[in-house]
Amino acid sequence: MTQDPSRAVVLLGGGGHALVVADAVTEGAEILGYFDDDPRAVLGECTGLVRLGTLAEFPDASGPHVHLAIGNLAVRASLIGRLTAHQTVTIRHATAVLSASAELGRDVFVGPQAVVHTGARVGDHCIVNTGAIIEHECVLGENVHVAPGAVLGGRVSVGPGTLVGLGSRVLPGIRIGAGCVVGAGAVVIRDVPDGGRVVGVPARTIG
Ligand code: JB2
Repeated sequence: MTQDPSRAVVLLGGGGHALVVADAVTEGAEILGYFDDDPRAVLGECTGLVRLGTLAEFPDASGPHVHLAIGNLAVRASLIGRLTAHQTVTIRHATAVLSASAELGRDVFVGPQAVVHTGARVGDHCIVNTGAIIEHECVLGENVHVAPGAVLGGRVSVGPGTLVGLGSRVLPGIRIGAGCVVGAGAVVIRDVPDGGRVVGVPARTIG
């Protein structure tokens, strides 16, 4: 299982998600700075970290380790292709609970009080945000965002590029496809096909 950063890292992004990520970086690790298109990004204002350039300017694969610290999944997807050859760092908050048998991919973020339970597999570039619960044997594809307080019951699968919204609930064994959006507070009781958008209790398809 990949662990906390033990080396210097640069963050891609300097917004709200980068703030949360920076807060989780453990003692002994070092953030060298961040890349963001906005010269007044909140990360610099709140932490004093140095903006190293725009997102287009982040270093090639011979540069320092990187962590993708932007929340928007489409923006993340556009940057992931540029990270293939990079050394990346998985970052977890000290209060996150990770089963010894859980597997985290590269460049994953696990936030405060999140749980990744036994046998769960979290794909590359995923966000398991504050207080999210990934129950036993769940499988998350690449670039999935499980938003704060969302709960995936046991053996749920989530396809790549899917957002599981704030405080939503997904019943055990449900399969959610690629590129889906589960709205905040939804309770998902049926499988969701690729590209599906579901909201409500019980969740129904929209759009
Ligand atoms: O549409 C975009 C875009 N939106 C944000 N196109 C491009 N090219 N870049 C975009 N960005 C980049 O991500 C900007 O450089 C921006 O400064 C940076 C961070 O985006 P933002 O500040 O909008 O939010 P965030 O990604 O840090 O946080 C979002 O996601 C988190 C998971 C917020 O919604 C947070 O509230 C949330 N917790």
